[in-house]
Amino acid sequence: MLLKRWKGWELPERAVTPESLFRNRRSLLKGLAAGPMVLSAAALTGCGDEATADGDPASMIAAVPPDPSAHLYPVKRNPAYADGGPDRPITVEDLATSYNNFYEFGSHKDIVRAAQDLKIRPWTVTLDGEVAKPKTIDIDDLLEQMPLEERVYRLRCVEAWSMVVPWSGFPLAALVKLAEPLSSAKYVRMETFMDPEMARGQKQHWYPWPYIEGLTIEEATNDLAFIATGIYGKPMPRQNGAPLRLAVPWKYGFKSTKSIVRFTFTSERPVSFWEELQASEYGFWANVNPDVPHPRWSQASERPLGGGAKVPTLLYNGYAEQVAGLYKGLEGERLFM
Ligand SMILES: Nc1nc2c(c(=O)[nH]1)N[C@H]1C(S)=C(S)[C@@H](COP(=O)(O)O)O[C@H]1N2
Ligand SMILES: [Mo]
Repeated sequence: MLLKRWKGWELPERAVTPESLFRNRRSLLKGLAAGPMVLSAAALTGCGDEATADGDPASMIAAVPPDPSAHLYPVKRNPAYADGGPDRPITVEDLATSYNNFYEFGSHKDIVRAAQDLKIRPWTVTLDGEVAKPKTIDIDDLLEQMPLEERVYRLRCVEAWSMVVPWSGFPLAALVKLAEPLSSAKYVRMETFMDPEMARGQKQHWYPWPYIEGLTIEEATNDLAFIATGIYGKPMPRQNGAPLRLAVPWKYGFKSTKSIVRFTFTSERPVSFWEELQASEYGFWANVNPDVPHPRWSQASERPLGGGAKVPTLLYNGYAEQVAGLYKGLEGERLFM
């Protein structure tokens, strides 16, 4: 058994009382109105608890229909993003594809089996809002058009675990170009599918489904912003966000939204899923910074998946050179939370 049972973080039940959570939270109040419920602090530990992922992903997905995009992979690795950096080896594939965060399929890390219910075809991607002309594109047509490449990126979850994975996909900038946003559009809002029958986590009505994330257009067109359609030289597994998910490695993992169906270009800053739920802990910018602790734990170091020693967390997760310039003039914003 490769997978290891992690020790919990300092997230005791007493850290967040249900009472304090209920106070200002619209979505929670909606939930309350619909009937009594018990909400544990674990349901609000940001992006998940520290439950272990049990089982071998291959055996859990054996019966699932093959991915029709399989013939496209592997793709050529971009030498500019060839590795995870010094002392940051690529994470073992079985770990990266079995220790997952995907609340649509459960608020713990062991969602591989449940996520096999995700129906990945037909799948369309809508580009709308402040664009020259709204479009809806079939995922396979999109994959044909986009310049696929492989990039090795670090991913730092806000809960202080991390991984290094080879994503396949294309720059988000290529999709923005295809969308032809108007100059009035300042943000891109990304939306995950909504289907509570398929993804039973979406029946948990105290969460503000569907999962939403957003970036500024400058962030979205920075070369690092990537749409991942595969991982480890294969199509994206359902549990990792098939058929397409975001990879923005300088931000905490919750920004890297999965299984996207819509990109909306807008002049208004989108309110993301976690921000809606708990803005004091999960802001819009969410850039990685070891010197800005989460209100309930330190962000100074991280635990690479696979065990071993903790490693120091880096400003912008080590990508400052590419992205720090995006935040000039925004020093008054909560850039790191
Ligand atoms: N739609 C959706 N996207 C999501 C999440 C989620 O619950 N739903 N979890 C996020 C969090 S908190 C993290 S850390 C990463 C985890 O990606 P992985 O399972 O591929 O490691 O996905 C992000 N994208
Ligand atoms: Mo996360």
